Amino acid sequence: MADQYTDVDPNAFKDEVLAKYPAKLAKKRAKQFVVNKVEDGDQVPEILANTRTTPGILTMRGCSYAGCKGVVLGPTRDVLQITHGPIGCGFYSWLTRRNQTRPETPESVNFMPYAMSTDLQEDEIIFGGEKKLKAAIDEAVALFHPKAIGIFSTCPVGLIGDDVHAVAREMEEKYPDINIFGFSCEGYKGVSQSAGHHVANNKVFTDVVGLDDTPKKGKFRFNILGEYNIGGDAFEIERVAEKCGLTIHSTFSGNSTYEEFISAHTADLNTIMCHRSINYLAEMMEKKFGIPWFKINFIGAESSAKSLRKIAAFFGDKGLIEQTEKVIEEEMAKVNAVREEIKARCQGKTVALFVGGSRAHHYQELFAEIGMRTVAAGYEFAHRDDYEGRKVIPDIVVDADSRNIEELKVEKDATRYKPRRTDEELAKMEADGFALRDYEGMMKDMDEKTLIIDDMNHYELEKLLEVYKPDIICAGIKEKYVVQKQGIPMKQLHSYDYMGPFAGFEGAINFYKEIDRLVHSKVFKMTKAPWESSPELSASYGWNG
Ligand code: CFM
Repeated sequence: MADQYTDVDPNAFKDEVLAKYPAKLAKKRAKQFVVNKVEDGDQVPEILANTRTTPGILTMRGCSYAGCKGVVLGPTRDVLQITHGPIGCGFYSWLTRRNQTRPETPESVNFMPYAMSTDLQEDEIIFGGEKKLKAAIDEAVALFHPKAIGIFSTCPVGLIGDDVHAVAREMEEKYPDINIFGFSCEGYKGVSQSAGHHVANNKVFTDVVGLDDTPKKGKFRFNILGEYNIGGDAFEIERVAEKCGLTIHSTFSGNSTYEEFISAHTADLNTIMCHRSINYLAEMMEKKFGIPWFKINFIGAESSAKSLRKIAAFFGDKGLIEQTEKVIEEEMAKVNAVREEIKARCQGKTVALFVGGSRAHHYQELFAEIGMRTVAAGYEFAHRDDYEGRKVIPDIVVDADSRNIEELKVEKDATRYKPRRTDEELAKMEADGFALRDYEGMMKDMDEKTLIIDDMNHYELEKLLEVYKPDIICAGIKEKYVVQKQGIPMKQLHSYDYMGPFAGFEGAINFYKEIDRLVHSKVFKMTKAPWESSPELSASYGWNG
């Protein structure tokens, strides 16, 4: 059935795309290419996710090292981070994501402007790189006197068998005042950067969180997990939280410091922005320290308001709740003034989003606020729970790749386990509709007959552009120019191109304006791809056609 935004029959489109593949691949992709249907409020079709990309396919994915060093730890300014590996790994994970930070004073420690690496050469690949790593740590200590050093493993480190953990232990004995820890996040671990998130969560949990029991000042203290300050998002969230009277104890890891990490277990609540990258840490902190967690989302003005209300309701303080309402009213007035005008122009336009493991969901809300509809969305590396909701976790099949990443056994801390709410209180909150420890996933929020595509590749993206002709595509740098050459505007949702923030209320205003500008720009339609004037450059995808 055609709907008001597109005449494309999603099932026919799916068949057309899969028809190009060899039979075995088509069978697999058919499970990762789903036409949405929501039944009984939250029952959605099953999707195949977090499995290996078929060799030869141009995937949008990144590697485990990227997920660990680039994503989870990268935005922390005062943990000195050494990439143990060839120089390219360190260089390409250095600031391309546009994670920002704001040291307290100009003199405060900030390692972000540096890309530190052991710069492995052929010699070390043959004879081992541990000596060079130790020398790098000596040099780093002499130059920077950091409180903490993280060592990040790249593919060759695993292949040649360097033991970064043994080096970390040895160097910690040499420098007892410095916390030195290594990550086994070799790029090939797991099937995507998602594996690196898990490796990072585990190490941060065992070697960092809980080292200092001093709480920050502030009455309503909570942590934000999975917010990485891309384009200044964290600054906007901090502004709004402060206005409400909330204290963000630590953010993992946008605009963060090591001191905030080590005392994060003293906060009373963990909120999760990006479920995919950091849900492990929230679960482990709840088990060990008794800190409850729930999902929030500061992408979208409405979602921001909802998240603030939920946090205020958790603390349950009358003054806080009133102040939060006041802030929301003030901020929404500014947002609505811009939104109405832009919505009138953008209403009915379509978008397709293909981003990592959470933004393809979060940004649909921002688009909806200006009347734009998501016709297709997908993740590069999310798991079934990010699509279908956490209720499917018990049914997720563990395979050789996912077994590769250690699941830590976590016990209650003997002295510091302190439930912030009693079991009865938590049960009552849940009975009152207050979702704890939950994430309902992306598909439930998407319309009937929209497309959900896991680990999309460039061939499928090109087909989608051709058939759906969305008004704008949101993805990453690997997709950007392919899309623009087809005359379609493209917004990078990883790095935000050159902009931001897009979170919170001011972020929403920035985003509306940017999308309005992009979807109404004529320039993209004026570009001619090289093959349009030189047909000999054109090519088609191989296999059976
Ligand atoms: Fe989480 Fe992220 Fe994302 Fe992610 Fe990423 Fe990112 Fe992303 Mo790029 S942590 S899953 S590994 S929200 S770097 S800030 S934009 S793919 S959708």
